[in-house]
Parts: sequence; structure tokens; C-alpha cells
Amino acid sequence: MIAPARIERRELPEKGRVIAISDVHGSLRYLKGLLGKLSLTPEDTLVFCGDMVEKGPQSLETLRFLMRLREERRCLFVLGNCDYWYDDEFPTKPCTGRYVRDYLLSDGNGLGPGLLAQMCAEVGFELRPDFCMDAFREALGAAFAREFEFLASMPQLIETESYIFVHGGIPRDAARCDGWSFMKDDNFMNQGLKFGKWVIAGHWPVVLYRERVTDARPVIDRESRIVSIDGGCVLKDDGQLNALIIPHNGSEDFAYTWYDPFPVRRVKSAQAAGENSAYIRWGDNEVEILERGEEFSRVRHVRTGYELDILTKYLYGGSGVVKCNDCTDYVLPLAPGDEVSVVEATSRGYLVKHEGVSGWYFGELE
Ligand SMILES: [Mn+2]
Repeated sequence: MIAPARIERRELPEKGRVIAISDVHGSLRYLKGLLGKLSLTPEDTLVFCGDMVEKGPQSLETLRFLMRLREERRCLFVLGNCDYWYDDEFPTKPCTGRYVRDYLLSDGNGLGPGLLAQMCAEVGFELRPDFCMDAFREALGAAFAREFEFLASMPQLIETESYIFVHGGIPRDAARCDGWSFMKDDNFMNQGLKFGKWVIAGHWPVVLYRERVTDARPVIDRESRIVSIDGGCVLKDDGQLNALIIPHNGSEDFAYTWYDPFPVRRVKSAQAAGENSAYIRWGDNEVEILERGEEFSRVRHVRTGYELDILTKYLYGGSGVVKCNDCTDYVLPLAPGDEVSVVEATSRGYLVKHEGVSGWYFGELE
């Protein structure tokens, strides 16, 4: 059991929008792109629902960008499981559990250097296999006290009059749960919970809540009063960074926008929706290769037996078990003039996104 959950009660101003963003994951490009689309005014409140860092390329720069942003704009932050790098006892220093050492030496589990490794690089602390944890702690504590303090200032949950902001979710037996359980509350929307106030959460990429198509827009469930907003930026090849826009405090009239970096083009010819489709997703992505090609491979999804062609570069693994990046064979319904963003241009057609939904388009683009 780690530290108990830190819960903060806050008042939101009457005027201005409340804009929730989660799971930036060190992707400053997406964050800047999204903020650029929001036309922020001084009356708006930004709420960052955790996982500001890790997995993406610029954890340290993203953290510093947010530290500056909070001086210019009204910002609230809740801590995510990927942001929990400070020492509970000495919040201006990095945590130093055994897993930290393994994590640093593993180069961020294959995703590239995370926050602590980027800090080490900046101060020239070499991560040799025999590096000294005490020296690590002192070096980073001295150079990044402000950054650790910023992370340590974040509660795991912010409750306002009408909304609750949290990274993972509110666990069923919340009163007996530690802080970690609120941050890493996997698959929150599928736990059958209902709330009186709106709970706005990140952590679980929303595409995972959908079955047949890959839809990265926020999921708004009026029955349970949960809004899930993680668009899977960085983690998914076709992911996006969502912003949930509450027009004013107390409103349930949710809107949203998002940013992704893909070039926007216009569709020339109409295309009808495909009849069958699958969305092969992380956690359920074991495939059997039927025919390996250079660009596309024919595979069978092991659990369902569904067969589809996927981009060969999306395959990974080996030694018996082959998996693939999230992918779909969904054929999007499109009309001439529709705007799409192009994720992949292939010899067969385009993998595009239309209004947050990913799929294939086999016609020409303007
Ligand atoms: Mn998370």
C-alpha cells in the first residue's frame, strides 16, 4: 500500500470554459497543436488529467512547458501513474525504488528515455549498469527540485461542485484505496459504476472501449456520468490528443476537439461503409501470419479467427508469438469533399481518419 489518495476540493470560476486534457505523454507537439486550436481566453480553465510525461519523446520539455503554462493561465493538474516520479518522503527528489533502477537501465521499456532518463542526460549523469542510486538521487534532486515539487503538488483527484477530475478512475471501494488505485484504474468505464457528479478520466485509450471501429473521440456516457478522454496520442499510430470542452461551469453540454499531426486532404469520390470490419487492439493483438508480404501481410486474429490484411510494418514480436500494432480493415463511409487526415498512404489506398474514426479510403484525394 502506497500513500493514500490525495483529494482536493476546488471551486471553478463561473465564467469561462473548463477544458480537460489528459495523457499528453511527453508529446509537446500534440499539446502545442491542441492548445493552438482552442483559442484560449483568460477566463478558461485548463484541467490536465494526468500522464503528462513518459512514452512520448519530450517528457522533460513537456513538464517545463506546463510549469510555464500554469503561470500564464488558470491550470489544474491531477497526477497520473506515469507522472509519479517524486519521493513521497522528500518531494523535491526522485523516487528510487528498485524498479526505478531497472527502468532507467531498460531505456524506458523500449519507448525511449522517460522523464528521469532525460533529466540524467541533461545533467550528464551517466546511467552505467553499476550507477549509484544515492548519487542519482542527489544529482537529480539538486538540479530538478522545482520539477519534482511541481509533480508532488498534484492531487490524484480534484472534486468540484459538478465534476470530478481523475487520471484512471474512481475505484469501487474508493474509501479503502490508495492513490495508485485512482491513477491506474484500468478499463474504468467497463466496471459498471455510476456517479452523481460527472467523472472525467483519462488513462485508458478510448479506442479500447469500442469494438468494430477505431474511434478516438471522447466517450461521453450519460448513464454512468463518466467521460473518458484519452485519445491515445503517441501510443497509437493514428492516435490524437483530445480536449473535452465544458462551455461553462455546471454545464453538461460537452463538446470536444482534438489535434493530430496528419496532413488534411479532401476526398474526391464517394465510398460506402464496409460491411465487416475488425479493430485489432492492444491486449488482444496476437495474430497468425498467413502470407507475409513486403507492404501488406494477410493475418488471422488468433482469438476470433478473423482474417484481414495489415501493414507488415505493424507486425512485431517473434519467437512463436506475433502481435501487431492497433489496426483496422474498416472501410469508411465518405462523401466527395469530406476532409480526412492521412495516416498512411499505401499502394492500395489510404489509411485515413474522418472525424476521429480511422479506416481505409480507396479512392483519390484532392
Ligand atoms: Mn495512465
